[in-house]
Amino acid sequence: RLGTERYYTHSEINQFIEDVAKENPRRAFIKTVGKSYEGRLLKTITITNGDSRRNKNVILVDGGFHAREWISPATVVYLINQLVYNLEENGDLLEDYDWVILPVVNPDGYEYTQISEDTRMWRKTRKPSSSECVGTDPNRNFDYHWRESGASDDPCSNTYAGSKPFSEPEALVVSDLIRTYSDRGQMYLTLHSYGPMILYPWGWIDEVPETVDDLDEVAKAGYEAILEATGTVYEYGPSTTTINYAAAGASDDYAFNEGFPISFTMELPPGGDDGFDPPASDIDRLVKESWVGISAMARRVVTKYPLA
Ligand code: 0X9
Ligand code: ZN
Repeated sequence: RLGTERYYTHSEINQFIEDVAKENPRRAFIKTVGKSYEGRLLKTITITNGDSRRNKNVILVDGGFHAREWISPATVVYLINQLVYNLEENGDLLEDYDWVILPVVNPDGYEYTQISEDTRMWRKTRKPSSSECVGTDPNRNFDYHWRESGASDDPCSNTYAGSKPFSEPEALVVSDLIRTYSDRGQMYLTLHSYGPMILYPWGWIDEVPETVDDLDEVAKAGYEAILEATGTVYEYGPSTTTINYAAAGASDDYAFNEGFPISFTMELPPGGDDGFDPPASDIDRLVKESWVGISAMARRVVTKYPLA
Protein backbone atom coordinates (compact mmCIF):
# COMPACT_ATOMS: atom_id res chain seq x y z
CA ARG A 1 0.00 0.00 0.00
CA LEU A 2 1.30 3.45 -0.85
CA GLY A 3 0.37 6.44 1.26
CA THR A 4 0.64 10.17 0.78
CA GLU A 5 3.78 10.90 2.78
CA ARG A 6 6.14 11.25 -0.17
CA TYR A 7 6.47 11.06 -3.96
CA TYR A 8 7.12 7.59 -5.37
CA THR A 9 9.23 6.30 -8.23
CA HIS A 10 7.74 4.73 -11.34
CA SER A 11 8.87 1.28 -10.26
CA GLU A 12 7.30 1.73 -6.82
CA ILE A 13 4.03 2.72 -8.48
CA ASN A 14 4.16 -0.27 -10.85
CA GLN A 15 4.86 -2.55 -7.88
CA PHE A 16 1.96 -0.95 -6.01
CA ILE A 17 -0.58 -1.66 -8.75
CA GLU A 18 0.72 -5.23 -9.06
CA ASP A 19 0.26 -5.67 -5.30
CA VAL A 20 -3.24 -4.18 -5.39
CA ALA A 21 -4.20 -6.62 -8.15
CA LYS A 22 -2.74 -9.56 -6.24
CA GLU A 23 -4.62 -8.60 -3.08
CA ASN A 24 -7.87 -8.10 -5.01
CA PRO A 25 -7.85 -10.66 -7.80
CA ARG A 26 -11.56 -10.29 -8.55
CA ARG A 27 -11.51 -6.53 -8.58
CA ALA A 28 -8.28 -5.37 -10.19
CA PHE A 29 -6.36 -6.47 -13.26
CA ILE A 30 -2.97 -5.47 -14.58
CA LYS A 31 -2.18 -5.28 -18.25
CA THR A 32 1.19 -4.36 -19.74
CA VAL A 33 0.24 -2.07 -22.60
CA GLY A 34 3.67 -1.07 -23.86
CA LYS A 35 7.14 0.17 -23.06
CA SER A 36 8.72 3.58 -22.78
CA TYR A 37 11.68 4.49 -24.99
CA GLU A 38 14.11 3.40 -22.26
CA GLY A 39 12.19 0.17 -21.79
CA ARG A 40 10.12 0.83 -18.68
CA LEU A 41 6.87 -1.13 -18.63
CA LEU A 42 3.66 0.84 -19.10
CA LYS A 43 1.02 -0.99 -17.10
CA THR A 44 -2.65 -0.22 -16.66
CA ILE A 45 -4.72 -1.23 -13.69
CA THR A 46 -8.39 -1.87 -14.41
CA ILE A 47 -10.60 -1.53 -11.34
CA THR A 48 -14.06 -3.10 -11.13
CA ASN A 49 -16.55 -3.83 -8.35
CA GLY A 50 -16.07 -7.57 -8.91
CA ASP A 51 -19.59 -8.35 -10.12
CA SER A 52 -18.00 -9.66 -13.34
CA ARG A 53 -20.52 -8.04 -15.65
CA ARG A 54 -18.84 -7.53 -19.03
CA ASN A 55 -18.62 -4.49 -21.21
CA LYS A 56 -19.39 -1.83 -18.70
CA ASN A 57 -18.79 1.78 -19.53
CA VAL A 58 -15.27 3.03 -18.95
CA ILE A 59 -13.55 5.95 -17.29
CA LEU A 60 -9.98 6.24 -18.55
CA VAL A 61 -7.47 8.11 -16.39
CA ASP A 62 -3.80 8.82 -16.89
CA GLY A 63 -1.08 10.73 -15.07
CA GLY A 64 2.55 11.63 -15.47
CA PHE A 65 2.47 12.89 -19.05
CA HIS A 66 4.85 15.68 -18.14
CA ALA A 67 7.82 14.55 -16.12
CA ARG A 68 8.01 17.37 -13.59
CA GLU A 69 4.31 17.38 -12.68
CA TRP A 70 4.82 15.08 -9.70
CA ILE A 71 1.47 15.73 -8.04
CA SER A 72 -0.16 13.96 -10.97
CA PRO A 73 1.07 10.38 -10.32
CA ALA A 74 0.57 11.05 -6.60
CA THR A 75 -3.08 11.85 -7.29
CA VAL A 76 -3.45 8.69 -9.37
CA VAL A 77 -2.12 6.58 -6.48
CA TYR A 78 -4.70 8.10 -4.14
CA LEU A 79 -7.48 7.59 -6.70
CA ILE A 80 -6.59 3.88 -7.00
CA ASN A 81 -6.67 3.51 -3.21
CA GLN A 82 -10.09 5.15 -3.06
CA LEU A 83 -11.61 2.99 -5.80
CA VAL A 84 -10.21 -0.26 -4.45
CA TYR A 85 -10.31 0.20 -0.68
CA ASN A 86 -13.19 2.62 -0.14
CA LEU A 87 -16.15 0.94 -1.80
CA GLU A 88 -18.52 2.25 0.86
CA GLU A 89 -18.07 5.78 -0.43
CA ASN A 90 -17.26 5.05 -4.05
CA GLY A 91 -19.25 1.93 -4.94
CA ASP A 92 -21.63 3.94 -7.12
CA LEU A 93 -18.69 4.87 -9.37
CA LEU A 94 -18.17 1.17 -10.19
CA GLU A 95 -21.77 -0.05 -10.67
CA ASP A 96 -21.97 0.54 -14.42
CA TYR A 97 -18.34 1.49 -14.92
CA ASP A 98 -14.85 0.05 -15.00
CA TRP A 99 -11.90 2.38 -14.43
CA VAL A 100 -8.79 1.94 -16.56
CA ILE A 101 -5.78 3.77 -15.19
CA LEU A 102 -2.26 4.40 -16.49
CA PRO A 103 -0.44 6.09 -13.57
CA VAL A 104 2.74 7.29 -15.32
CA VAL A 105 2.62 7.85 -19.08
CA ASN A 106 6.19 9.18 -19.30
CA PRO A 107 8.25 7.15 -16.82
CA ASP A 108 11.61 7.93 -18.44
CA GLY A 109 11.05 11.64 -17.94
CA TYR A 110 9.58 11.12 -14.47
CA GLU A 111 12.59 9.09 -13.31
CA TYR A 112 14.92 11.69 -14.86
CA THR A 113 13.35 14.45 -12.72
CA GLN A 114 14.03 12.35 -9.64
CA ILE A 115 17.79 11.92 -10.09
CA SER A 116 18.96 15.47 -9.31
CA GLU A 117 17.99 19.07 -8.63
CA ASP A 118 19.37 19.95 -12.09
CA THR A 119 16.92 17.70 -13.87
CA ARG A 120 13.91 18.33 -11.64
CA MET A 121 12.16 20.59 -14.17
CA TRP A 122 12.34 18.19 -17.15
CA ARG A 123 9.02 18.03 -19.02
CA LYS A 124 9.42 15.84 -22.10
CA THR A 125 10.15 12.22 -22.97
CA ARG A 126 13.80 11.03 -23.06
CA LYS A 127 14.29 9.83 -26.62
CA PRO A 128 16.93 11.89 -28.48
CA SER A 129 15.14 14.34 -30.74
CA SER A 130 18.23 15.50 -32.68
CA SER A 131 22.00 15.15 -32.38
CA GLU A 132 21.93 17.99 -29.84
CA CYS A 133 18.70 17.58 -27.91
CA VAL A 134 16.54 15.09 -26.11
CA GLY A 135 12.83 14.68 -25.69
CA THR A 136 9.45 15.29 -27.29
CA ASP A 137 6.43 16.80 -25.59
CA PRO A 138 4.13 13.78 -25.39
CA ASN A 139 1.18 16.15 -25.18
CA ARG A 140 1.99 17.61 -28.62
CA ASN A 141 2.56 14.22 -30.25
CA PHE A 142 -1.02 13.02 -30.87
CA ASP A 143 -2.39 12.63 -34.35
CA TYR A 144 -5.12 15.23 -34.23
CA HIS A 145 -4.35 18.53 -35.94
CA TRP A 146 -0.75 17.67 -35.11
CA ARG A 147 1.55 20.71 -34.88
CA GLU A 148 -1.15 23.11 -36.10
CA SER A 149 -0.93 25.33 -33.02
CA GLY A 150 1.10 25.81 -29.85
CA ALA A 151 3.73 23.24 -30.75
CA SER A 152 7.31 23.55 -31.90
CA ASP A 153 9.28 21.96 -34.73
CA ASP A 154 12.52 22.70 -32.85
CA PRO A 155 13.80 19.46 -31.25
CA CYS A 156 15.31 21.49 -28.42
CA SER A 157 12.02 23.17 -27.50
CA ASN A 158 10.02 22.13 -24.47
CA THR A 159 6.95 21.83 -26.69
CA TYR A 160 8.63 19.89 -29.51
CA ALA A 161 5.84 17.97 -31.26
CA GLY A 162 8.07 15.12 -32.46
CA SER A 163 9.23 14.16 -35.94
CA LYS A 164 5.75 12.89 -36.81
CA PRO A 165 2.47 12.09 -34.99
CA PHE A 166 3.02 9.29 -32.48
CA SER A 167 6.79 9.31 -32.92
CA GLU A 168 6.88 8.66 -29.15
CA PRO A 169 6.01 5.15 -27.94
CA GLU A 170 4.43 6.60 -24.80
CA ALA A 171 1.94 8.74 -26.77
CA LEU A 172 1.15 5.81 -29.06
CA VAL A 173 0.33 3.65 -26.03
CA VAL A 174 -2.13 6.24 -24.72
CA SER A 175 -3.74 6.54 -28.15
CA ASP A 176 -4.11 2.74 -28.28
CA LEU A 177 -5.88 2.85 -24.92
CA ILE A 178 -8.15 5.65 -26.06
CA ARG A 179 -9.11 3.76 -29.22
CA THR A 180 -9.48 0.45 -27.37
CA TYR A 181 -12.07 1.95 -25.02
CA SER A 182 -13.65 4.60 -27.23
CA ASP A 183 -16.87 2.63 -27.81
CA ARG A 184 -17.61 2.33 -24.07
CA GLY A 185 -15.52 5.22 -22.81
CA GLN A 186 -17.53 8.05 -21.29
CA MET A 187 -14.83 10.09 -19.59
CA TYR A 188 -11.14 10.55 -20.36
CA LEU A 189 -9.25 12.39 -17.64
CA THR A 190 -5.58 13.32 -17.96
CA LEU A 191 -3.93 14.75 -14.87
CA HIS A 192 -1.38 17.53 -15.26
CA SER A 193 -0.14 20.47 -13.21
CA TYR A 194 -0.30 23.22 -12.52
CA GLY A 195 -3.53 25.22 -12.41
CA PRO A 196 -5.82 24.71 -10.72
CA MET A 197 -8.00 24.29 -13.80
CA ILE A 198 -10.41 21.87 -15.45
CA LEU A 199 -10.05 22.18 -19.21
CA TYR A 200 -12.29 20.76 -21.91
CA PRO A 201 -12.07 20.74 -25.74
CA TRP A 202 -11.10 22.26 -27.86
CA GLY A 203 -7.53 22.91 -26.91
CA TRP A 204 -6.06 23.22 -30.41
CA ILE A 205 -8.34 26.06 -31.51
CA ASP A 206 -10.43 28.76 -29.89
CA GLU A 207 -13.74 27.02 -30.53
CA VAL A 208 -16.06 24.82 -28.51
CA PRO A 209 -17.71 21.58 -29.65
CA GLU A 210 -21.50 21.30 -30.12
CA THR A 211 -21.77 19.39 -26.86
CA VAL A 212 -20.12 22.13 -24.83
CA ASP A 213 -23.04 22.17 -22.37
CA ASP A 214 -22.37 18.56 -21.36
CA LEU A 215 -18.66 19.23 -20.87
CA ASP A 216 -19.38 22.38 -18.92
CA GLU A 217 -21.94 20.69 -16.68
CA VAL A 218 -19.51 17.95 -15.62
CA ALA A 219 -16.57 20.33 -15.18
CA LYS A 220 -18.74 22.61 -13.08
CA ALA A 221 -19.66 19.68 -10.81
CA GLY A 222 -15.93 19.26 -10.08
CA TYR A 223 -15.41 22.96 -9.56
CA GLU A 224 -18.35 23.24 -7.15
CA ALA A 225 -17.42 20.17 -5.12
CA ILE A 226 -13.88 21.42 -4.57
CA LEU A 227 -15.02 24.95 -3.78
CA GLU A 228 -17.41 23.61 -1.17
CA ALA A 229 -14.90 21.17 0.34
CA THR A 230 -11.84 23.38 0.69
CA GLY A 231 -12.54 26.81 -0.79
CA THR A 232 -10.01 26.26 -3.58
CA VAL A 233 -11.21 28.04 -6.69
CA TYR A 234 -10.61 26.07 -9.89
CA GLU A 235 -11.06 27.73 -13.23
CA TYR A 236 -13.04 25.61 -15.65
CA GLY A 237 -13.89 26.08 -19.29
CA PRO A 238 -12.77 25.57 -22.87
CA SER A 239 -9.06 24.87 -22.88
CA THR A 240 -7.79 27.52 -25.25
CA THR A 241 -9.45 30.48 -23.54
CA THR A 242 -9.09 29.13 -19.99
CA ILE A 243 -5.37 28.33 -20.04
CA ASN A 244 -4.85 31.13 -22.55
CA TYR A 245 -3.10 29.29 -25.35
CA ALA A 246 -4.00 26.87 -28.10
CA ALA A 247 -1.93 23.69 -28.35
CA ALA A 248 -2.57 20.93 -30.87
CA GLY A 249 -1.64 17.27 -30.66
CA ALA A 250 -2.75 16.81 -27.04
CA SER A 251 -4.43 13.72 -25.67
CA ASP A 252 -7.64 15.43 -24.49
CA ASP A 253 -8.67 16.61 -27.97
CA TYR A 254 -7.66 13.23 -29.40
CA ALA A 255 -9.86 11.33 -26.91
CA PHE A 256 -12.79 13.65 -27.45
CA ASN A 257 -12.51 13.28 -31.22
CA GLU A 258 -12.33 9.48 -30.87
CA GLY A 259 -15.70 9.48 -29.11
CA PHE A 260 -15.26 10.09 -25.38
CA PRO A 261 -18.15 12.50 -24.70
CA ILE A 262 -16.35 13.89 -21.66
CA SER A 263 -12.63 14.65 -21.94
CA PHE A 264 -10.73 16.81 -19.49
CA THR A 265 -7.23 17.95 -18.73
CA MET A 266 -7.18 18.63 -15.03
CA GLU A 267 -4.37 20.98 -14.07
CA LEU A 268 -3.81 20.18 -10.41
CA PRO A 269 -2.88 22.91 -7.93
CA PRO A 270 0.56 24.53 -7.76
CA GLY A 271 3.07 24.29 -4.95
CA GLY A 272 6.71 24.99 -4.17
CA ASP A 273 8.91 27.68 -5.68
CA ASP A 274 8.07 27.02 -9.32
CA GLY A 275 4.59 25.57 -9.05
CA PHE A 276 5.54 22.00 -10.00
CA ASP A 277 6.96 21.18 -6.60
CA PRO A 278 4.40 20.95 -3.80
CA PRO A 279 6.31 19.85 -0.69
CA ALA A 280 5.73 16.26 0.34
CA SER A 281 3.88 17.51 3.42
CA ASP A 282 1.21 18.97 1.10
CA ILE A 283 0.56 15.79 -0.91
CA ASP A 284 -2.08 14.47 1.45
CA ARG A 285 -4.15 17.64 1.42
CA LEU A 286 -3.83 18.14 -2.35
CA VAL A 287 -4.71 14.62 -3.45
CA LYS A 288 -7.71 14.51 -1.11
CA GLU A 289 -8.96 17.80 -2.50
CA SER A 290 -8.44 16.65 -6.08
CA TRP A 291 -10.29 13.41 -5.39
CA VAL A 292 -13.28 15.44 -4.21
CA GLY A 293 -13.39 17.05 -7.64
CA ILE A 294 -12.61 13.92 -9.65
CA SER A 295 -15.20 11.82 -7.82
CA ALA A 296 -17.82 14.55 -8.22
CA MET A 297 -17.19 14.67 -11.95
CA ALA A 298 -17.26 10.87 -12.19
CA ARG A 299 -20.51 10.82 -10.20
CA ARG A 300 -22.07 13.20 -12.68
CA VAL A 301 -20.79 11.07 -15.57
CA VAL A 302 -22.15 7.76 -14.23
CA THR A 303 -25.57 9.37 -13.75
CA LYS A 304 -25.56 11.16 -17.06
CA TYR A 305 -24.33 8.20 -19.14
CA PRO A 306 -25.79 5.02 -17.58
CA LEU A 307 -24.94 1.64 -19.08
CA ALA A 308 -26.89 1.24 -22.32
O1 0X9 B 1 0.18 22.47 -22.47
C1 0X9 B 1 -0.19 21.38 -22.04
O2 0X9 B 1 0.16 20.30 -22.52
C2 0X9 B 1 -1.12 21.34 -20.83
N1 0X9 B 1 -0.64 22.23 -19.79
S1 0X9 B 1 0.76 21.89 -19.00
O3 0X9 B 1 1.14 23.07 -18.22
N2 0X9 B 1 0.50 20.70 -17.94
O4 0X9 B 1 1.77 21.49 -19.94
C3 0X9 B 1 -2.50 21.80 -21.27
C4 0X9 B 1 -3.12 21.00 -22.37
C5 0X9 B 1 -4.50 21.51 -22.69
N3 0X9 B 1 -5.12 20.81 -23.79
C6 0X9 B 1 -4.91 21.12 -25.11
N4 0X9 B 1 -4.20 22.14 -25.48
N5 0X9 B 1 -5.49 20.35 -25.99
ZN1 ZN C 1 1.38 18.89 -18.17
